[in-house]
This record gives sequence, structure tokens and C-alpha cells, in this order.
Amino acid sequence: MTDSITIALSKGRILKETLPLLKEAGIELLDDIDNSRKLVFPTTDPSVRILIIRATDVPTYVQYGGADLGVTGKDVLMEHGGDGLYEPLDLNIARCRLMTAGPVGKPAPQGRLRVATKFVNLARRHYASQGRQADIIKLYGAMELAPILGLADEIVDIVDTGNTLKANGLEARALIDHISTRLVVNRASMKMKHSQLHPIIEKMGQAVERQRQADAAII
Ligand code: PRT
Ligand code: MG
Repeated sequence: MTDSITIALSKGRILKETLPLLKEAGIELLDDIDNSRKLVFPTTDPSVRILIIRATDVPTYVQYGGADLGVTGKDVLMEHGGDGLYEPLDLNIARCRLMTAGPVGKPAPQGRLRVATKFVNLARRHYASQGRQADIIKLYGAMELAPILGLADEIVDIVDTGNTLKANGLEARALIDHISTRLVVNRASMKMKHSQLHPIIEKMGQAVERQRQADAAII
């Protein structure tokens, strides 16, 4: 008997780069997702269905077994804590950096700092590791506004090109971590559905490796 497999994908910028990797594992969406309001999608493999949800909800769905596999950013996983999850594969997509940033030419004050971020756990840990006292202010988006409006001295956010910081009069300061997209697996599913999950993980891993070699050949 084949168990059904549920894969939780992050909507947004990760999705487009994830689909070709799944295709290499023989899993393709049947619907045109851009023109659908569905949240659960059938695939070319009758035993596999795909959920398309917010990146920040992916670890939670996989942790509680609502999905067997998930794809989301390392930033999201670190902030979540990763309980109940295996992380067998770095998909090497949506690469970026988690950084602190502040207003150009206005160094952080000595002593207590105010920091705006959606990564409250990561921010708390970072400033503690530096021996800095920080009051963390939780925001859900547009962190770049906070220093401009005097809400915070620094932000903790994702940086890719640095253009967003620059456009808002901010500069990157400390690198907290390099980030990329990861495949995560529910711990119980890894045992109970191993014969079905193993080939998917294996084929996605091979696809990542082929892409890595193709990228290296271009450089
Ligand atoms: O948007 P929503 O609140 O629904 O969720 P989300 O922001 O978590 O999702 P999404 O799709 O925006 O990002 C999903 C994942 O992509 C993140 O968790 C990261 O792992 C990864 N990623 C890679 C990025 C970026 N690059 C990125 N550049 N996530 C966000 N950004 C944003 C950043 O927050 C900042 O506003 O882009 C801006 C910085 O980009 P540059 O190029 O101007 O530096
Ligand atoms: Mg976003």
C-alpha cells in the first residue's frame, strides 16, 4: 500500500525556484496555481499532494504532521526553532543574508538598543551573543521604516542586493547568518513513510547537485 504524501511549499519568492526541483523528483502540479484559489493541489503523482502556504507556517505544518515534507527558508526555520523536523537538504535557492542594519552615518547608541524585526528570537539571541542589551519590537513587514520613524535604532532583516536598505537610508552592519532554502521532513514520517520519502529526497538532492555544477561551469 502506498501512503499519501503531503508537501508544504512556501508561497512567494521561493515557490518558482522550488517547482523545477520537485519536477526532477517526478512531482508536478496539475493546476495553474496563478489562477487558482485552492490551497491543496493534486500532482502528477497520485499519492502526492501539495499545500501552498505562508513560509512562516511551513515548519509548523511539518512539525505537527499536517505535511510530511516542507520547503522554507533557513531564516524561518531558525526563528521557529526546528522542533520535530529533520533538515536533510539545502536546496541552495533564494540565497540571502540575515543582517543587522541601521541609518547611514548614525551608529548604534552605546547601552540599550531598540531593534525592530520579525525575527524576534534570532534578534534576541544575536544581541545577547554580543553582550548587548536590546529591546526587541516585533513587526510583520516593512522593517526598514522603523529606524526612519524613530521606532528603532537597528533592524534585523534579510538582505540580498542591499538595494532596499540603500533606498531607505540604511546600511548593513553585522552578518548574523547566511540563508538559503531548506527541505524539512516530519520526524515520524521519516520513519513511517521512509520508502516513499527517501526517493523524493534523493532525486531532489541530485537536482540540486546538477544545478550547483551548472552554476560552477558558468562562473
Ligand atoms: O511576504 P510574506 O510576509 O508573506 O512572507 P516572507 O517575506 O517570509 O516570504 P517571501 O516570499 O518574501 O520570502 C521567503 C523567503 O525568501 C525568506 O524567508 C528568505 O529565506 C528568502 N529570501 C531570499 C528573501 C529575500 N531573498 C529577500 N530579498 N526574503 C525576503 N527578502 C526581502 C527582505 O525582507 C527585504 O525587504 O527583500 C528585501 C531585501 O532585498 P534586497 O535585494 O533589496 O537586499
Ligand atoms: Mg515578503
